This record gives sequence, structure tokens and C-alpha cells, in this order.
Amino acid sequence: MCGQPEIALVLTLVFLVSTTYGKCSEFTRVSTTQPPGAESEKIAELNSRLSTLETQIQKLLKNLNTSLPKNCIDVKENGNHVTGTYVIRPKSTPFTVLCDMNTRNGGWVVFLNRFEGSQDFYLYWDDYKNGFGDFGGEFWLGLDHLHDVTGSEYNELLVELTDFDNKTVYAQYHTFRVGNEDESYILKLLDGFTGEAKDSLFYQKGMKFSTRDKDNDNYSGACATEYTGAWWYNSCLWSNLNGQYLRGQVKPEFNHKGMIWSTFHGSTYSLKKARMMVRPRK
Ligand SMILES: *[C@@H]1O[C@H](CO)[C@@H](O)[C@H](O)[C@H]1NC(C)=O
Ligand SMILES: *[C@@H]1O[C@H](CO)[C@@H](O)[C@H](O)[C@H]1NC(C)=O
Ligand SMILES: *[C@@H]1O[C@H](CO)[C@@H](O)[C@H](O)[C@H]1NC(C)=O
Ligand SMILES: [Ca+2]
Repeated sequence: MCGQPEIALVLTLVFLVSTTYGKCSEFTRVSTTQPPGAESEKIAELNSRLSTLETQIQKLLKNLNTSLPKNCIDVKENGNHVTGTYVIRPKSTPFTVLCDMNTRNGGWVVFLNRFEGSQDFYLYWDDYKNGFGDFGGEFWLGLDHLHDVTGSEYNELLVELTDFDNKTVYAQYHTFRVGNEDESYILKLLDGFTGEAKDSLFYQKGMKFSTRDKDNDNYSGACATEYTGAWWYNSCLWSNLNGQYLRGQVKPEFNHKGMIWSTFHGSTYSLKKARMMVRPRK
């Protein structure tokens, strides 16, 4: 990671400061027999050395702050071409993301990854807000982070879907933005569709996010509990990529409850893999 030399420097400085403090207390202990003038001179000198160190630490911390990449395109432009986890800082607080550096020229922040069904996705508002799972397996990055990434810069969205014949199709959107928690992470912007998966998301555009414990949909019942997922439900869905992992064709009673994208195999086929990812658009 690019910040490590700076961290080492900061730690060295912190060590220097603490040893200086150490000397200072030692000095106070042994100095009682010395003339009072010499003592205050030495203290003044130590104080000025301390404030120099403080200034240097501040400067280094600031550099560390501003040198963090804002997104996975920045990470890539810093010379990292390997898919993996990186620390980004799109807004004020840094956090770790998985950057896909291979798909369609790379630079994607992956916010949903499912491929084998080991992670439970029928979870609650706080889980979807904060994220769950792990970057080495299946995960949801979290809506706060998704808002941090897409809330101010214009981002494009890539949805990658794979069926049980290992056929992969894409849905790509030129513009994608999710609101903040006060806006219930509304699917604010969604435009410029292309892709052979066809568009199963536009019906969810403009909708707030709903989970099994928070009904923000446009339906008299609760879509999230009726269709066992968490999504930008309208009344209710053409897609449900956080639905149950049901492995291919399902019985009629599981209609719309699987990990579905209606325009690719319909609402009774639960897909094998799904990924959703964003990057700043050019
Ligand atoms: C680093 O950034 C954080 C978040 O913006 C801020 O709170 C902190 O004061 C910054 N630190 C420095 C040394 O600038
Ligand atoms: C799909 O890919 C997996 C992993 O490469 C393989 O084990 C499986 O046999 C493939 N399935 C089909 C239907 O080709
Ligand atoms: C919500 O439902 C009402 C009534 O069916 C409809 O008029 C409205 O357009 C819907 N809202 C959205 C965002 O689709
Ligand atoms: Ca409702």
C-alpha cells in the first residue's frame, strides 16, 4: 500500500517525541540540585524541539491524508493493476474496498459479489447500511460506502451476471447514484443503459432501499419480506440480486424470491453469480 513509508515515518517521529518526553521527566527528577536558570533553559529548548516535531508530524499526517486515492481508478493510476483490496477515501473517512482491475479496463469498486451461496443475504437494515461478508468471498460493501463513492462524483454501474451454463452477460449504466441514509439510499440516478442482460433495474429507479425490517417500497405489503431480499423495491421488482441463493430454475412458489434479473432467464431462475460495481465515468 502506498501510505506505508509515511506511516513508518510518523511512527518514528512519535517514538522520538515519546523518548523526548522520557528525557524530560528524567531531567526533572535529577535537576533539583542544579541552578534554576539552567533548568528552565533546557526545558525551553526541549519545548521548542517538541513543537518542531509536532509541526513535522502534522505535515506528514496531512500528506498521508491527501495521498489516499479517491476511488479504484486512482488506485489503478497509481500503478496498482492487480485486483484486490485497497484503501480509498472518496469523502472524509477512508475505508477498504475490493478493486476489480480486469473487467472492462478495471478501476471498479465492487459493492456486491455472490457466487456460491455461503453468505446469507436475507439481512437487516443495519447490515445493508454497514456491509457484511468478506472481500475474499461473498459480500455487500454497505450503503453508506456506496453513497460515499457515488454521491458526488458521476459514476457508471456495471452489473455482471452468470448462469449455471457459465454464460456471463452484462448490464451497464452510464450514470448511477445512491442517496444517503436520510434519503433511504434512494436510487437517485440511473441512466444510459447498454448490455445483453437487458435492463431489469429501470423499474427500481427512484425507489428507496427496503430491507426485511424497513419497508420503503411502493406497495401496500412489504416487498422485502414477501420476496426475501433487500433492494430498491418499487411494487415490487424486476430484479432481486440480494434475493435467496436458489441455484437455477425454481418452483412457482419461489417466483421472484431468488437472485434474479428478469430480463435474463426470467423471475423463476436464480442465477449462479452476480456482481455489481461502480467507477467514476469518463
Ligand atoms: C485527515 O482527514 C480527516 C478526515 O477529513 C480529518 O478529520 C483529519 O483532521 C485529517 N488529518 C490531518 C492531519 O489533516
Ligand atoms: C462451469 O464452470 C465450472 C468452473 O469452471 C465447471 O466446474 C463447470 O463444469 C462448468 N459448467 C458448465 C455447465 O459448463
Ligand atoms: C408508486 O405507485 C403509484 C401508484 O401505483 C404510482 O402512481 C407511482 O408512479 C409509483 N411510484 C414510482 C416511483 O414508481
Ligand atoms: Ca410497503
